[in-house]
Amino acid sequence: MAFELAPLPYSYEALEPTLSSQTLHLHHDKHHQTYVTNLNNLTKDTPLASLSLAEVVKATAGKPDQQGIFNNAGQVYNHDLYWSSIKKGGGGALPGVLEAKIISDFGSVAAFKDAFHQAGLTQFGSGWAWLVLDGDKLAITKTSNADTPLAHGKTPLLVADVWEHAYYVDYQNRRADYLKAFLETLVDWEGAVARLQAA
Ligand code: MN3
Repeated sequence: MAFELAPLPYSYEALEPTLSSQTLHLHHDKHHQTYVTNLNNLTKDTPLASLSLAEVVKATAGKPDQQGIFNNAGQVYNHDLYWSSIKKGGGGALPGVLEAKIISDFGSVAAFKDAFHQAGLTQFGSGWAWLVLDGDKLAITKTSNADTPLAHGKTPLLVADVWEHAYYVDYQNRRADYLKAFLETLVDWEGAVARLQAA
C-alpha cells in the first residue's frame, strides 16, 4: 500500500495570523506532498513498500545507499509530527503532568522554553527542534535536514520545523519570532502528553 499524505488536522486558516493559509497550503500541499510522492516512487516494488513509515525510517537510517529513501521517509514522518505538534489556540498553560515532568527534567518551564527556542535558533541551515523522551528523561535535541530522533532510539514528543519553508512567507528571515510564536500560540501540549503516555 502506498504511503499517503494525511490531511491537516485543522483548516488551512485555523492558525492565522501566526501561520497564514498560504504557508499551510505551500507547506502541506507542496512540500509535504512532494516527500510522500518521492517516497512512493523510491519504494515502489521493493520490500520497503510494505513497511510502516516508522519502520522505513529505522530500516534506512545510516545506510548511504538508501539515503534518498531515508530523506523522504524522515521528512514525511517529521511533518506528520509537526502538524500534530501545533493547533489553533495552542500555547498557554501546560497540562499538569507535562509541567511536572518538565520541571523535574529541565528545572523550570521557562528553562525548557528557552532551551527549545535556542535549539531551533541555532540549528544551522534546514532542520528541526525537538522535545523527546530519551530513556525516562525528557530532552531537547535538534536535527539537520531529514534526520529524526526516531532514527536514534528516542521518542519524539514535539517538533518545530525550522526549514525556511515553514516560516519564510510569514516571518521572512526572523526565525526567532516564528519560534516564539510556536511556543506561545501554536504548540499543542496535550499532543505531547498523549505521546508521552503512549511511550
Ligand atoms: Mn517543512
